[in-house]
Amino acid sequence: MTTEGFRVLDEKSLIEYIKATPSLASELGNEVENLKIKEVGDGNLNFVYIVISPSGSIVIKQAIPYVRCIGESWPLTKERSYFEATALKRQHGLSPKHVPEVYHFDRTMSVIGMQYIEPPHIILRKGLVAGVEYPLLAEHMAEFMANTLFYTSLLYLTTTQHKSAVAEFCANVELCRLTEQVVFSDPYKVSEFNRWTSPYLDSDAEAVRNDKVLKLEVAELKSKFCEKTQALIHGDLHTGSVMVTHESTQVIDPEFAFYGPMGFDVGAFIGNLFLAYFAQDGHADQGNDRKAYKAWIIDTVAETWNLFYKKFTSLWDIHKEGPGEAYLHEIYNDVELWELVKQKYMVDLFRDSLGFAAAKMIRRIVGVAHVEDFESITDPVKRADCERRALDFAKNLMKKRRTLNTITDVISTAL
Ligand code: ADP
Ligand code: SR1
Ligand code: MG
Ligand code: MG
Repeated sequence: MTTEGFRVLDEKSLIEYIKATPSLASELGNEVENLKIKEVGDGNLNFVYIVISPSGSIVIKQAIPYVRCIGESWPLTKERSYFEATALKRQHGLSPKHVPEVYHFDRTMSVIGMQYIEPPHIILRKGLVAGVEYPLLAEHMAEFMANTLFYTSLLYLTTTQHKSAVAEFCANVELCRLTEQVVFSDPYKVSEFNRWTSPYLDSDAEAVRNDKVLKLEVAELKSKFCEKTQALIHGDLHTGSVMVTHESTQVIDPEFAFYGPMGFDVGAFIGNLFLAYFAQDGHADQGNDRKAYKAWIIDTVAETWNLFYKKFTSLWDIHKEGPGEAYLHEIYNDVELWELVKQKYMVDLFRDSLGFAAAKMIRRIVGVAHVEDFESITDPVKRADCERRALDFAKNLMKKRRTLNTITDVISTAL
């Protein structure tokens, strides 16, 4: 396929591409004759190659002009690559320990060359399916989210800086539209793309489509997603966008990045931890009932929120006399008022996060794109049982989120 200088790479043509691209060749120690190349893309949208030479390694990610997991019948701009590269660079700058470095970006070819996150890193979702504990996960994710969200918000930026960044990312409109469709619309109507564990969940899916209260709530969340330009969000922060070892946490794949509500990222991560939690009974066997692992996931949910709260509000305290124009120091320079301001902001963010967590859970059970947590449960009756419990939890969470004050309140509704 060729359009205006764009061609889809394969393992063979990628070698020529690398040879002709000094910034990539140099990361490979200029040893480009005997490269080991493997396509490892397991996501829904793009092609990803690991490239290894005797003296270096890189990852090449190419966006193609359609949704990979559906095919050419679902076109999608390859310009998403520009937003991914731009967001990766920004997020690496703000959270260098948790985001890979970008070595190269080619807008015409929609190609990003980046740091290879080497084994034993694996995709977090796979670790959660396998029942592996990651003791630093909550700390690292809280740090990534606090840094990337705080420093791109009006709590830190001037309105001039913020508006210009908002304007740049407004152009990622097609990826936002995809989310609007598959997260906030399709699960609540009849859509050719929706699927679920049928026939077991047929009436559950129908109940979602007929639930008026739920539809009112999801409308509010959709409008927040479209209208609230709070910070540069990752936009697809599920457990398949995080690579982990016991010591390291790396966030990849921010192609959906734009200025949106912070709660969409916090909620995506927490909601996907809850999906992993509800899937555990489907992975239990005689050797491991997964009870201890479920408790670890729940602790990780609590720790993620609590540490995020602590880190985010402490950044805010540090920079309270800084350039951020949302809360001018001359107006809020009063101990009591300052605490009230932070408390209100964080309660709103908490409830947004819960709403988005719920929406992200529901779409993974009755929408187009499902998750390995459930898909790897081969017995459909068991899988449907796990999915139904997750769905009921998420529906309740979306409806009751305004009455929940602490993460402990949320967790008690899951147990
Ligand atoms: P998509 O946008 O299609 O979801 P991802 O960016 O999530 O693509 O990448 C797909 C897979 O490629 C990931 O699940 C991971 O296994 C692998 N991958 C992506 N980026 C890297 C990287 N920098 N280092 C190592 N593996 C990576
Ligand atoms: C067709 S929906 C594909 C999904 O995969 C991406 O990773 C996003 O989560 C998107 O919603
Ligand atoms: Mg991905
Ligand atoms: Mg992606």
